[in-house]
Amino acid sequence: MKLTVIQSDITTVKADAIVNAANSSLLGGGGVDGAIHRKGGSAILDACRAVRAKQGKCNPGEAVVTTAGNLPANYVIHTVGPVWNNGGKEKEELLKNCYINSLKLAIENEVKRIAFPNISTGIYKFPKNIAARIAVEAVKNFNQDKIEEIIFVCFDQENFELYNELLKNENK
Ligand code: AR6
Repeated sequence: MKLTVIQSDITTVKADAIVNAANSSLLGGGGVDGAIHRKGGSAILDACRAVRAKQGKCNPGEAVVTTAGNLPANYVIHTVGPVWNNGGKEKEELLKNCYINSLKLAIENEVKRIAFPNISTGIYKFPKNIAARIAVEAVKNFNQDKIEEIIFVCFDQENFELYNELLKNENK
């Protein structure tokens, strides 16, 4: 499994699935969530509403899958990160679960290339260095042979540098 880091807007990434840093309502918001719904079009919100009707809210650490609408991906996997709010082990566990549960859904949907944003590091205020370490550890420890590439899509320079440092010995 290849681990890649790019600095980009995730709505432009061609992958089988892109992950959204959503909130428990699944009905949209700001940050990357806002960008995905804006560019993906109403099909994504319609699908999120259908998920809501079926299962109710999505709790932190959990993930659901929908169409990617007009985006250059097949699916959007919506996961809900924890709000940092002074942190703690429980918050770190929830963030790890976001990555694990997204990867499980990816496998169920035969996804080979999946792109993650830096979940919880924007509006939810997780320290970027802690979040990056958790993200990289979670995907590396996820034992599977179906997914071929995981792309960490960093929006800001600080995250891009953190991920490059953590992954500098990968794929060599
Ligand atoms: N592509 C890739 N990454 C992005 C993009 C983009 N287009 N836009 C922002 N980021 P955030 P959270 C980065 O705030 O912290 C929403 O309102 C951003 O720089 O999007 O998990 C939801 O509805 C940061 O590194 O998500 C929730 O209410 C990362 O994406 C809440 O925000 C995550 O920032 C979730 O907060």
